[in-house]
Amino acid sequence: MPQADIGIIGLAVMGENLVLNMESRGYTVAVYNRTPEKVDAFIQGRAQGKNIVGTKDLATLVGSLKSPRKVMLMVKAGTAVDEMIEQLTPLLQKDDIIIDGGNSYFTDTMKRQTFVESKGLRYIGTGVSGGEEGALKGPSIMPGGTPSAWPEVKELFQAISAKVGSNNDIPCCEWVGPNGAGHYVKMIHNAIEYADMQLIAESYFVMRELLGMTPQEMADVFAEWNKGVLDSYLIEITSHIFQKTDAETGKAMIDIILDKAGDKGTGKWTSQNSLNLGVPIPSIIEAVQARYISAYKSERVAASKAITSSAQKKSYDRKAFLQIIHDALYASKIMAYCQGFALLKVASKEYDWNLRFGSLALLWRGGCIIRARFLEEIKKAFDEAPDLDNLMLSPYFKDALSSMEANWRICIAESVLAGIAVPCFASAITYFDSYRTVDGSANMIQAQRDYFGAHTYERIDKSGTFHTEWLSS
Ligand code: 2AM
Repeated sequence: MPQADIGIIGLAVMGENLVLNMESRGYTVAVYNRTPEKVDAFIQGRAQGKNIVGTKDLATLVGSLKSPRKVMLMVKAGTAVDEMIEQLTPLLQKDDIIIDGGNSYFTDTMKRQTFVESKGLRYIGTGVSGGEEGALKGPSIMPGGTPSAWPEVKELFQAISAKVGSNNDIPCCEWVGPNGAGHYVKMIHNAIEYADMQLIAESYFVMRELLGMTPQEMADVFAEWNKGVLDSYLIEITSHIFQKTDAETGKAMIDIILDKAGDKGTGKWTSQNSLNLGVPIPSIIEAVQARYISAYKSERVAASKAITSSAQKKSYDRKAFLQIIHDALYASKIMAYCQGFALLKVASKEYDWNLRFGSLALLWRGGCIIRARFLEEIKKAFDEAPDLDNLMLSPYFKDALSSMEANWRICIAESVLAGIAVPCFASAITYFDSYRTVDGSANMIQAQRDYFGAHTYERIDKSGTFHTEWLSS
């Protein structure tokens, strides 16, 4: 049996595609799957004639690997990962490496690393983004874990990752940090993706409802937008989506799909974590909430009949209003990144990860779902000011926001007046306005808290904590 460079466990689509990607770069890969028929199907199918070794039990898998052994799990997130780790650890030897390439929650990765290291082994929890196609052709890879494990996998991981740059030679894969850092950064990637998707959905919604545009007209707008500052994978696929016709009905596919969104939890995890850390990420949370309210389809239908709204649609100059939507989308998208990076900053400190924020943005330039032109600007912003509190303070984004601001406000105001729900847009501008407000309204909150609960407050004119007897004259 040939000595394989790495073993992959889990032959669902992501696992299979990653194996084929590795093999195509010259690596020999051993594979295992809980259901052995899938190993046979793979070896006799897509893996035929390739340097891929099928195994039916874990001991054979482990026995086929070069030392230090590298075993990568591409199994369902959750207990499946723990079960595989339990079964693998007795079979592995000192310094061997277990890699979890699934979407695990970062605190699970932290616990697993501690357990695996207690057995004398090494652990990597890595984000792999780019969906099925990315896994096959080159994903964005965000590894974290036992630091000494990185040099052992660096060459392979960088070889299979997406590449960017003018010579197409900069890998979208770098070491992120210790323990759960890789999976955390992948979680933030997904959270930004939630906001990015919701903002695009809201842009489409405004075009449809306020401007009465057809799918083909919107396809053209998104194709045009993809040539400018909004250039990104999600804008590109949105343009493609509008062009697709349903074979059965001949209607535009987008008009056939029910407006009920699902989710797999990474947006929720980020929201929960931000609440735990006390970091505001309203647009990301709003993007998650928008999916939740979308799922209330029957209640929404009933409410639309029960509630009469006074909101009225006006008529707009289409060309001018499209620019207004464009600017609102761009400015709001910047807010999603501001929030994602503000959370990364606090998490880095809280979990002692020493994250390099600019480099993280570069990992997302290729392969992954949020890949976009403007990520370079995030890198530059952190290069210029590594301790930047918020991206909106960097010169590039400050200028961008100031040139978009007027249209941003008009888009949201007109949508609200017309009764078009734009939760992510609205939360983005509210974040912008809240963040730049000197004298806010929280003095009232403090007064109320002190009134009913003697929670005390601070004063603007002297230091210390104070309490007022509110009912005494
Ligand atoms: P299966 O083909 O035997 O179901 C995605 O679901 C992948 O995770 C599949 O390869 C699946 O294997 C694997 N998987 C799911 N639960 C598992 C478990 N408890 N142990 C091992 N592999 C599991």
